[in-house]
Amino acid sequence: MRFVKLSLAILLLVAFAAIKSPVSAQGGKGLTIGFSQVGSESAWRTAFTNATKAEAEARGINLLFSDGQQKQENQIAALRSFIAQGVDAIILAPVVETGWDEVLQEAKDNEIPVVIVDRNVSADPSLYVTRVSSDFVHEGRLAAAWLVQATAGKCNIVELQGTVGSSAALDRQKGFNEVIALFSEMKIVLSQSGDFTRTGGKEVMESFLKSMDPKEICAVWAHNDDMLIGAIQAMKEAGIDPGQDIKTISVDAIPDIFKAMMDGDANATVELSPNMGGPAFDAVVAYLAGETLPKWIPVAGGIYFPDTAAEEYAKRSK
Ligand code: GZL
Repeated sequence: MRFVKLSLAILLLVAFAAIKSPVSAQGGKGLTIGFSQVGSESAWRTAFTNATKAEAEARGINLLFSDGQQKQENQIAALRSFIAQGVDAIILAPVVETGWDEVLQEAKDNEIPVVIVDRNVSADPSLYVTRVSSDFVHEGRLAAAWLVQATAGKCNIVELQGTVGSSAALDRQKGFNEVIALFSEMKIVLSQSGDFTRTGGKEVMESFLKSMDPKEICAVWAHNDDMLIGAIQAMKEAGIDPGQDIKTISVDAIPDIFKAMMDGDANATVELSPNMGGPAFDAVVAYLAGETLPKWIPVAGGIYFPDTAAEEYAKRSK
């Protein structure tokens, strides 16, 4: 009889273990999530990747990571691989806005929820659960508002655009242009894409400095800090004092921009938080628990100047 009771107890234990949900209600422990990242084009992008990986590790999430190397075809292939592996969810940081409908439909057909992070997609919102991101239009408006007051509303601006077709570039440009349109002597005199990279920013700024008298340029507006850091190099090589002869405004608030401010080479940066992994994982867990989510989960950021650069550099370089 004792043997029967022991077998029954073991049977019950095995049965309980089998039916117990593999996902903890909190942070997603036990989930397998595919993360398709744009690439590693900027310091902010790398910080975003590292923060997301660390967050997954802390939560016990099995994160399948794919670096798209800034090519949409690589990201689409990664999503198809995640679908074939039967992941619990997909996090997509899209390089450009268009061209996602087909693969997002495939994920939906396979009942795999997709959370968009950072840049936007033009696909039907029914094809993804939600989007976690900052407000790029606001970032552009904030950058322009600072430049207007820093130049008393009179400035010839050269613009280093981000990746062509990306919502970050399109919307930052939209917000910036909305504000300067209110000031007749705030003009964008040259504009070209540096693809969000330091090399791109340097090369485009070099061409700007050759195509017009640098003394006619009042400021450089860069859609991210990495392009501005490249532009600072180009200005120095041309004998120009960046941050003094030509004012600078950019976005991301990466450690190196605070170093540039400490060196007197940069004037202002609009912050973009790299910590979007946590809110994205929370959205996945909530969705899998049956919750209805808003289509946009905002991530906020401030604007920073040289007066706090040393402490921000110390804080963000850890
Ligand atoms: C914006 C993000 C941009 C960063 C760049 O949210 O997509 O992409 O500003 C990065 O640094 O390349």
